[in-house]
Amino acid sequence: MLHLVAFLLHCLPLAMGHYDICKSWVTTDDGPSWEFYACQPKAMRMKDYVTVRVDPPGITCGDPPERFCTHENPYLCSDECDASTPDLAHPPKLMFDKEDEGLATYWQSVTWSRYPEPLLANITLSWNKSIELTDDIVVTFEYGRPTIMMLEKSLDNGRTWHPYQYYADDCMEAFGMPARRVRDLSTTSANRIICTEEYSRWAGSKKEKNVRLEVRDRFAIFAGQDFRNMDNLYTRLESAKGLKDFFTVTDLRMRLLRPALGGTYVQRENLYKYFYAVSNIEVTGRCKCNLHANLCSFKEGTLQCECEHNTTGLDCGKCKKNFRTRSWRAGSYLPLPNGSPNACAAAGLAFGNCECYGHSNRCSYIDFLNVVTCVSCKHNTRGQHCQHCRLGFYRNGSAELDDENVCIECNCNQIGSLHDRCNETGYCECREGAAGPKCDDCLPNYYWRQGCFPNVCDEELLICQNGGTCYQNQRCICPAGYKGVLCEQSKCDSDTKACNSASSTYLSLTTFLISALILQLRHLDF
Ligand SMILES: *[C@@H]1O[C@H](CO)[C@@H](O)[C@H](O)[C@H]1NC(C)=O
Ligand SMILES: *[C@@H]1O[C@H](CO)[C@@H](O)[C@H](O)[C@H]1NC(C)=O
Ligand SMILES: *[C@@H]1O[C@H](CO)[C@@H](O)[C@H](O)[C@H]1NC(C)=O
Ligand SMILES: *[C@@H]1O[C@H](CO)[C@@H](O)[C@H](O)[C@H]1NC(C)=O
Ligand SMILES: *[C@@H]1O[C@H](CO)[C@@H](O)[C@H](O)[C@H]1NC(C)=O
Ligand SMILES: [Ca+2]
Repeated sequence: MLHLVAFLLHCLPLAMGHYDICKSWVTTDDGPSWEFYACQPKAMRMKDYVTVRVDPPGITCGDPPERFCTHENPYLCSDECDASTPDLAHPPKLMFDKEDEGLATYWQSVTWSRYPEPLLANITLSWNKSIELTDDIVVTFEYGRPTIMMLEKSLDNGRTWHPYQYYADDCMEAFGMPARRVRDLSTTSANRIICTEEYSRWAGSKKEKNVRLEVRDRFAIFAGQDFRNMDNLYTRLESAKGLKDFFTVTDLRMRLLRPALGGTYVQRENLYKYFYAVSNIEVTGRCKCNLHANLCSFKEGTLQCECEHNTTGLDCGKCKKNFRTRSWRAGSYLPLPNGSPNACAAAGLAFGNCECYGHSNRCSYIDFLNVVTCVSCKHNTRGQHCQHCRLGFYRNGSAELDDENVCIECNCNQIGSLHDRCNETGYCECREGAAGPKCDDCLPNYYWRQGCFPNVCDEELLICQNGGTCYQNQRCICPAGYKGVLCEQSKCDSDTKACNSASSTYLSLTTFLISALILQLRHLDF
């Protein structure tokens, strides 16, 4: 083993410097040991690993069979597309196959028979893995390139989409954007989204079949036309905000918006010559492994980085278990030529024996206690090893101790609860009458009004008397003449002294008048 490694070392030109080795066995004054470097996988033909989807349904020609013409020979419409006949079918997979020399195989759309309704098609490519483009995307169109199209990309497996490049024979008319060329971009605008007119003009359908997203030209802004200054490119990719992400995708989408016209106008009498036909989509790139892997393999239908430096995850985006003394970091292209591995470290390697579960980058030695403790624990953790949750947070039972989501806020209702703390399942301690995990509810027979209060009245036990109605369990609304919490008292009960003087005067006066009236009436009757 050892001499094999030594042999490899001997043969690997160290000057290669393009980050293709992750580690090597070196001899130092302290004896032989591993030395680690930033590393990345080789670029590959990404079309071999892609899944494709073409929209809308029914946009692929041949179902039902259809005749079409070419711009060269618009009145001889002898070509046929028929999905049920292999020789005449044009399914999406033909955009990614290996072609025999000279024989183009291609996906083809239906013709523009519904003109003037636009002929729209989306071709969506998905990798289910972040990849970094290393060369131009080249889309080859048979029978002419679209006069309007755009390229979109996603960085999150198709959840959100962003424009990548616009293509039109007239950028202003189609997109309201001035036409630009990548060659005219500068170091500060290298990741600008542009509209280009270079790939949409009619040039005869046999010539100039390609539409490009120019990755090389953008790299050349930093590395020079001959790519001699790769160091400068890597330095810039590292330091310029958003530059690396510009070349990173998980998905691409071509939105075909108007086919080749073969002239200035659409000829309504011959719509069978307008359609899209794509024979190849070349995407060259490497798996994004955050400079922690030099191999990327296709397993179970998905590209996966073979992570080194004790990292793990699809993109080597986190530290392996038991290697989380420091927070995870991507490897770095700098310093040149070998970069920094920024490897994950096991407990015990860094600073005494202080594990911080990835919630802190720093440990500090407290002299008089003779302990090493983590400093400024993040993610709402606390403790010597950032192993506890801060007050007002509780431990997420389904998360590992080194998960960023390990501490969840208690979120106790401020009025309903006694304090901000909660128990291990997130339950807060409630004031009297309050209920629910967060104390934002009331127990039965309590009502909520900035806190829980016992019901004054209800429909069961505390029923308002004498026709009173219960208002939101808070009080009885009594009819005239009754009072008391449950309207149980008549306002002028002769047995009580509750009648106040005003109303008793009034009442006696009324009684007097009525008696007088009755007396008078009797008088009249008899
Ligand atoms: C193509 O995709 C875009 C979103 O990227 C969507 O708005 C549009 O409706 C799609 N067009 C077709 C024809 O499916
Ligand atoms: C995407 O990759 C993940 C992780 O390897 C895998 O679990 C998932 O099934 C893949 N999804 C598809 C649609 O292939
Ligand atoms: C990763 O961990 C192993 C022990 O499992 C160790 O031998 C190796 O040196 C570590 N690699 C790095 C880059 O720290
Ligand atoms: C608990 O942790 C798991 C695993 O990380 C996470 O998916 C989940 O969202 C977390 N729960 C909450 C409530 O944050
Ligand atoms: C938290 O409190 C709730 C309500 O009092 C209780 O049901 C639960 O068992 C408690 N959980 C723990 C871990 O003590
Ligand atoms: Ca093909």
